[in-house]
Amino acid sequence: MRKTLIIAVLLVTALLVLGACAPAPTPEPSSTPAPTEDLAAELQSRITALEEELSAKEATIDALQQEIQEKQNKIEQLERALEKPPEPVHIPAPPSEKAANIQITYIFYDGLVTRVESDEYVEITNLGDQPQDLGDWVLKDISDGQPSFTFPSHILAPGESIRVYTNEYHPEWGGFSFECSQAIWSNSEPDIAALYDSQGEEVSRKSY
Ligand SMILES: [Ca+2]
Repeated sequence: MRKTLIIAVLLVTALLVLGACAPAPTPEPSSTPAPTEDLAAELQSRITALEEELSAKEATIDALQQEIQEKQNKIEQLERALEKPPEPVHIPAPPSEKAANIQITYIFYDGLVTRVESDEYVEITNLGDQPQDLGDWVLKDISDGQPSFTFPSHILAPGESIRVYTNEYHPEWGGFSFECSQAIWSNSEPDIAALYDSQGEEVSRKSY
């Protein structure tokens, strides 16, 4: 009986020991803030910082865009200045071709008609490529200072020749005449014929 009691005590003791070695129960949550709350606060803080940084960068972008716009405006302004047509330059009209192209081309000074030599003539030719109105042009013996012949309006075509006779009428040559009753162009001392345009400027002179 005594032996049975001892075994029973040993069993109880063993059970107690085993019970003491059992895993401790999970401790109750402490009253300190949960780790998730710390994380949220930290994330919020970082978000705020990033938002501030973003805002600062956006301001910088705005400033840069404004600067770009100003520079573009300036470029456009300069381009417009370059495209602006130059101030009109007064270019003098080219000299009239009549001075260079209407010439005294021949003087028939030794007339066949005795004494008065009414068949003498001065031939004038348009050597240019533009027609020329001879109206108010003057043909003159400048060696003697006279006579002079003032043309009526006559369009002298390019390549065309007319004659001014001393005292004959030849419509095939324009029908022009000094209507001078005596010879004009000296047979012994060559005279000089000159042609003046309607402005009185000499355009041609010829002797023989
Ligand atoms: Ca003559």
